Amino acid sequence: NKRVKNVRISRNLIIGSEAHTLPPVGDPSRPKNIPPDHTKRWTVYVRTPLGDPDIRTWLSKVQFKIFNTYENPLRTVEASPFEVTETGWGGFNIDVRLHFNPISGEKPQYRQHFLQLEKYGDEKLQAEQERTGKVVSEFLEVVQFNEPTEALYEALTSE
Ligand code: SLL
Repeated sequence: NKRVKNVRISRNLIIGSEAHTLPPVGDPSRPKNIPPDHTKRWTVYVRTPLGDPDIRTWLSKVQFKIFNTYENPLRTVEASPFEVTETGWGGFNIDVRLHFNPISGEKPQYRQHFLQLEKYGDEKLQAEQERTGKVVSEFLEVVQFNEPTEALYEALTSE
C-alpha cells in the first residue's frame, strides 16, 4: 500500500436530516402500522453536495447508530443513497461512522448528527417549516486524505 507523498485530497460531505410531520392519529391519510405516539417521519443521510465527484469512489459504507429503543439500532448502509428512514417523536444524537473504500487503507471516521425534528431558526424560517411540514438540518463536513494510497489517488484523480 504505497502512499503518495506530499499530497492531500479533500472531499466534501453533507450530513443531514429531514423530518416531516405525520398526519395525526385518526386521519385517513396517516400510514398504517405506525405507533400512535410517533409524530414525524425522518431521514438521516450522508451525501456529497450537488455536482461533486461520485461519493462511491471513496465512501464504501455508512453506519448510523440511532436511538437504542429502535429495532436494530445500528443501521448499516453499503450503497448510496447512504440514508436511514424511520418514524418517531423525539430528536436525539446519531453516531455516524464513515467507512472508506478499502483501497484507501483509511480507518473509519466518526461524526455526530443531531436529529432535529422541531422547528428552529428565525420567524421566517419557522413559518416556512410550518407551511411545508418539513424541517431540514444539514452540516458540511470535510474528509481529508493525507498521503493517499496510490490506488486511492488513482481513483480520485481519474474521475
Ligand atoms: C432522549 N431525546 O434523549 C430523548 C429521546 C427518543 C425518541 C428521544 C421513538 C423510538 C422508538 C422515538 O422517537 N424516540 O420508537 O423506538 O431521552
